[in-house]
Amino acid sequence: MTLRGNIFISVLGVLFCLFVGVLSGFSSVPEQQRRTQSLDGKWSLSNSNGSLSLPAEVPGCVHSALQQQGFIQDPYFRFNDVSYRWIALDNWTYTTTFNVVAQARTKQKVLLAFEGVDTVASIWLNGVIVGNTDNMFRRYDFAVRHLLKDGDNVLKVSLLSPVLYASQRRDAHSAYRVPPECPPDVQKGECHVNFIRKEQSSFSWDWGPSFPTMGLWKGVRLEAFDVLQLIQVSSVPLYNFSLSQWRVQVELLVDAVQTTNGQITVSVPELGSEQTFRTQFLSGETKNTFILHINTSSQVKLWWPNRHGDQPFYQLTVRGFQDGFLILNTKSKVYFRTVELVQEPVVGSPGLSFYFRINGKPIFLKGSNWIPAHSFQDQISPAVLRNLLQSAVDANMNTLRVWGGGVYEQDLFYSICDELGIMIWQDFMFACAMYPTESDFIQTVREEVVQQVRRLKSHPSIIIWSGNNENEAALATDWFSIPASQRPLYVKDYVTLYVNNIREIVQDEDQSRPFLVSSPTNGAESEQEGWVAANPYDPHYGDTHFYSYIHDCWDWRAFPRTRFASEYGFQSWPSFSTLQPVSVKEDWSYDSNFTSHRQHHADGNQQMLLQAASHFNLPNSTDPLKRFTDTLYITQVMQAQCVKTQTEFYRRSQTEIIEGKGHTMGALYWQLNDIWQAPSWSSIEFGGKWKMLHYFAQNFFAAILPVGFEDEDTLFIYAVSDLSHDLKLRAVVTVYSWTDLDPVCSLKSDPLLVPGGSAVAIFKQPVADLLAGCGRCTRLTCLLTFHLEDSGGQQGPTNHHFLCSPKDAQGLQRPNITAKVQQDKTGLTVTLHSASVAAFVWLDVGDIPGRFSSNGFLMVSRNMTVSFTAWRQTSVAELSRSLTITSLTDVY
Ligand code: BMA
Repeated sequence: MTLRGNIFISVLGVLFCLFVGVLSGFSSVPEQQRRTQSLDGKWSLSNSNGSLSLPAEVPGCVHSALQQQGFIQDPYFRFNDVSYRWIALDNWTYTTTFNVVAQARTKQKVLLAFEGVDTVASIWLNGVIVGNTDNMFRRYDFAVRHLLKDGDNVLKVSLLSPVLYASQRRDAHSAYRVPPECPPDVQKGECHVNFIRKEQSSFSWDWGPSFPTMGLWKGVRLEAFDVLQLIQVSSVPLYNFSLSQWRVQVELLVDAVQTTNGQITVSVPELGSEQTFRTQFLSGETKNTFILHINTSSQVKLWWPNRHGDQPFYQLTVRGFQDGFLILNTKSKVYFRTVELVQEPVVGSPGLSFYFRINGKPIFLKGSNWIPAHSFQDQISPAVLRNLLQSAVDANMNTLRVWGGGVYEQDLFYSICDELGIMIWQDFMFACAMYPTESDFIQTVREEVVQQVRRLKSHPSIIIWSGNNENEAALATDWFSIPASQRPLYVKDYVTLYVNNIREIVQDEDQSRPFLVSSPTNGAESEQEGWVAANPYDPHYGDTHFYSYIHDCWDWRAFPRTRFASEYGFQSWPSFSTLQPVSVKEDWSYDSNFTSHRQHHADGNQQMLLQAASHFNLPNSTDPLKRFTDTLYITQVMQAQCVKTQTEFYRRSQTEIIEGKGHTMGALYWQLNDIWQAPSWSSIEFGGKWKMLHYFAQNFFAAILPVGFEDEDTLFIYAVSDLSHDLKLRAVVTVYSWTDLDPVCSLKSDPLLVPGGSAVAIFKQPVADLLAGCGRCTRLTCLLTFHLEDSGGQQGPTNHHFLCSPKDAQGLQRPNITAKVQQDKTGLTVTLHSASVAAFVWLDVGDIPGRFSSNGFLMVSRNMTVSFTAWRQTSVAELSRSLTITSLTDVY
């Protein structure tokens, strides 16, 4: 977080920071000694030949301005991503005119500060160039005192087309190519994004459009001061395990006009800890570090991940004095927690473990991967961010990986994660490519890394830094057909960028959390192999990414028994209500131009149907619209069931080693959210609507989970527990016939000890024996539900296991479900009545924002009530009108 710019500034979201400029002779310094003037608001914007000229909001971007002023339609509408390609091929200039109060101009130093420029720009003040930018992930400031004048001052930011710039940089790099050069045609994107320090997915991705943005995406300010100003404060608690002692490393980033002596007092009053330091702020921008020892380490309340404990914080105060006069005074939050990435030998297995210990406790990481929530960052509201993160927590996640092809997220994102207990695996922004290493590229990356680590390191939610997404794998498994003779050159560039520069800076700036060079990686083993392992997907080491669209996803044997699954997933389509606003009637069929246009993953639409067809009948309605919406539904059913199977496999592999593999300690599926309305791997649609997968995640990430699967025709049930205490659990299996809502029979296993943080097999029986014992059942006529219980009753959700593909099930009928919407004092509810067993029962209320307590479920009871949490005002009438109910047999 950058504190520059306000007198009262929010630090980590809630508390405030007060900076007071230095002035001798007064015991406290009047506010007017430091002047901050925001230059945010309405600027004017024009293209290179002046044919377009319009007002533009700062922070903002060219696309948003053009849309807001009615020059273009919604860029997400139909094929507009391609129609509006011209925008990023042009150069654009932002201009503003402002006056500066006389007192500001008399200050010793006046800085023009840009929190974020997207991306390649020259900056002109009153006709004089003050500097250039080339990196959207950096803050820039320029000394401008000598250029300011009375009356109107004119500030111009001239932005170069990022597409043309990237291509020029590629041409200038003639010695060897830096692949992939261009994205696959199906992505309809732009080339050479790896040559520009900008959101890599803005040139298109396999789930996103090409909108190479340009603009001032963060704030612009003038800062005027006489002696010094505080730019940033960070605090990182460090724990000495052998002494059982906490200390807090506090860093002040200060810009001093001249060398200044002073005293700094750092305290955490609630822990009775305070220390005063003599210090010297050297002239220019410097970092001063202070270590506060915490006296009462045993009393420190710790920050815990979601569902493992609370997220308490303390107030940290820093005050600065010069000759007895207060020169700075800040308050911020400090959270205490430790994180260790454990890579050590595993009994009975070659390789090394790979898991996280938080506050000394091994924790299974459950969650997903985060991508940018919008192509135009200025259109992401705080409410949208909070809703997405709350949805992650509501699905029992404890971790998100901020993926390296997007952006370092805004401060609020991390503050919400701190508050909700979401652990963040933070990539640096490099993805799926080789990168150049010329000195100016390295220099701008170095500055980016320093700034981002300093901005973010106070957040307890961030538990690991990771150098890039999939670039070790790309090199190791030769994605880009690099001739063997040239490979050393690329390995050298890889090590230069991620190891010798990024890793070195991160380790220097932050000793409180681990650093990994890539994901996937073999971690310590990759290091042994010169940082690029022969096979970075080796399940015996580190993390893996695994995708297979050809294998039957119901067969767990297809999945690697990895130490840590940081990416895996399947695509689905969003619901009709999400697609409708960006499409027209002729688009609403699975083979329309629109449907193939929005699909950026080669063969993706076919892969979804093929995967679905292995277990479900595909929709065959003669009504084209119904056939389309049924197809959207069936892709969601397929995705939910596939990711469920894979996640359950990872969770049940937590404790075992089988054939030398196992001890899986993380499952982060690809991907949480969407950037636009299109098919993707996400579990939440653009706009926030939960797909069926997200409802399934609530269950498959539950703290206590029964997992059922077959091995060689024997049914196993595992009890998986994320709790800290032991339980004595038994499995209860209920057999139903597809034709009947009354159970055929029920079985109970003996109670077994399930230690906290483990997965234990508690039920095992050949399917043939189970069915024979149950009487009138075959694999085709019956299905199973099961749950766990102890003396206190059911623990965790009820799960199910199909004994055949639903398409082969005998007796599955149309359930003719009826629904009644009601409102009581707890809120809105929907009570369903079904005439028969119904699978994947899906309630949809169109574009009414909100979520059900449960959805996509198996209905083996006549009546069932779910609640609806609305995200805006709604009514029984509106909900009843909008509600549709679909189950598996309704689509054929
Ligand atoms: C991985 C990710 C993304 C991609 C996803 C789905 O490669 O890191 O690059 O979107 O798979 O293909």
